[in-house]
Amino acid sequence: ASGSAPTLVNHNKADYQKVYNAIAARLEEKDDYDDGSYGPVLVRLAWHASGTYDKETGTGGSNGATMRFAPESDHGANAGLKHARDFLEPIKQQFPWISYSDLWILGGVCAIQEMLGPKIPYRPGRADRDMSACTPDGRLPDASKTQDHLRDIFYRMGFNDQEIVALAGAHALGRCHTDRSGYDGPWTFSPTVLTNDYYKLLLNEKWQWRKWDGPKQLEDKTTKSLMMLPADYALIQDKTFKEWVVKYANDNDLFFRDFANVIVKLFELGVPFKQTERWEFKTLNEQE
Ligand code: DDH
Repeated sequence: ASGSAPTLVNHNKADYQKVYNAIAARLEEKDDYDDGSYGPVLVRLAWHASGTYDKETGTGGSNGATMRFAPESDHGANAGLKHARDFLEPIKQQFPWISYSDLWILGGVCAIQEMLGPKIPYRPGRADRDMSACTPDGRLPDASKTQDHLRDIFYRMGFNDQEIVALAGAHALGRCHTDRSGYDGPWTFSPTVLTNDYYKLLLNEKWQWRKWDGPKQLEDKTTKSLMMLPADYALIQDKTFKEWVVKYANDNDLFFRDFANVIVKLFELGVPFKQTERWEFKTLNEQE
């Protein structure tokens, strides 16, 4: 064999659980970021890595981790995701055998589970690609737009209306940053715990346009401390979307089931897996 060929080692579930544990431990350790967790921004990295997929051309998706490179790293939608990539870099150094593409998705899986969300089954098989695989700008949703735009963007990935609404529940997590998207504030009162609160608040609060210098966004009338994007508000303006908002607001178990299914689908878009089996990782709590 030629001397420079890398040694091929098959890594098993236990190896990936070790990577999961290292990410989870780092999430606990680095609790001085934002609302006390890197979890939300890790979820957003996994989503923006995956959400570039185009079913017609088979381009984009989480296979490649092309957001490491300009121009994709500089796309407006990806502002701030460097925090998530940098957070995961020491994990990549500790486990050099995992691809960035598999690591970023495992980061999203770990963050969702550690933030008390449902189990997200996972399988490896993503290979890193170079900058020639970067996707064009404009494939991720524009927060200032509404239902027609949402359907254009998510149908392109292969999702239906129910799945669009289930995915949006991720906005229970995290916040908007004026220095990233220009928008400001969290969607819920517990932005580091995954619940169906996004749907409950969207339905039950009174929302009004915020008077400020920034982009058009809504604030809750009661506390003025929560926000909704025009793209979020569209989910209760559209009759079909709203039916699913009501279902998820009334049933957290249904939300968790549908969210887990649709996130697995999102995270696997465009990946040529060899492995059919998916693994469920234990949370840190479950291993105590
Ligand atoms: Fe989102 N999202 N997202 N989002 N998103 C933002 C933050 C977070 C839209 C716009 C924004 C999904 C769908 C949409 C998360 C997960 C997901 C921000 C603020 C904007 C703007 C960024 C910043 O300033 O830091 C729009 C528009 C859509 C849509 O139209 C559907 C989906 C599908 C997900 C997912 O994960 C499945 C998360 C988590 C955050 C919080 C990030 C953070 O740093 O906190």
